[in-house]
Amino acid sequence: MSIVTKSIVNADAEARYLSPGELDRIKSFVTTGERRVRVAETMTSARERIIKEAGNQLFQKRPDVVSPGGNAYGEEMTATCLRDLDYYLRLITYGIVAGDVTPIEEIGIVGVREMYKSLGTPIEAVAEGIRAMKGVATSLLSGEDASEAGAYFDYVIGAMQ
Ligand SMILES: CCC1=C(C)/C(=C/C2=NC(=C\c3[nH]c(/C=C4\NC(=O)[C@H](C)[C@H]4CC)c(C)c3CCC(=O)O)/C(CCC(=O)O)=C2C)NC1=O
Repeated sequence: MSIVTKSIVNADAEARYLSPGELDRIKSFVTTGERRVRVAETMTSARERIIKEAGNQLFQKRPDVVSPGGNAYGEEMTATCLRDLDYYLRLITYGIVAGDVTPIEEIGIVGVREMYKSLGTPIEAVAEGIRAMKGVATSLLSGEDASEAGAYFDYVIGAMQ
């Protein structure tokens, strides 16, 4: 749900007008809208490059995950690992467009520790992959756009600590 929909649902539940605080948050959502959409467009069109370069960086830093016995060892498992990076990049673009981490949290963070634990996937290596994607993605963006995007990557990295 966007901040607009969420505020309306909350206000209407109490049959009241939007509060000054809600209107302030909506104002900031609207005024940053163009930038957020631009960032999501750049990341969407560069997604293949971001995932490929970040994957290479991750496997260089953590060769154990793609070595025999590693969780991403073998062509199929490596592809699944890159697919997970793709999932998180996609969720991050949702968050950027929504101006809110809730979609990322609901789809990709709730239960993530338990999930990777049961898969035998080292979650700190997934976080390393997200950090690498942040580096590649922000290098394609300038100034404020880069810091806007960076915050959503940081949210995912933080949630995996
Ligand atoms: C959109 C929300 C969403 C997420 C996040 C998601 C993740 C996810 N990753 C999985 C597997 C996996 N995930 C990885 C990922 C990795 N292994 C490593 O060592 C690396 C550090 C890392 C890549 C960065 C691997 C290798 C598997 C396969 C594990 C296996 O089958 O044994 C699985 C198990 C089922 C499957 O193989 O598809 C799920 C559900 N699925 C979803 O629907």
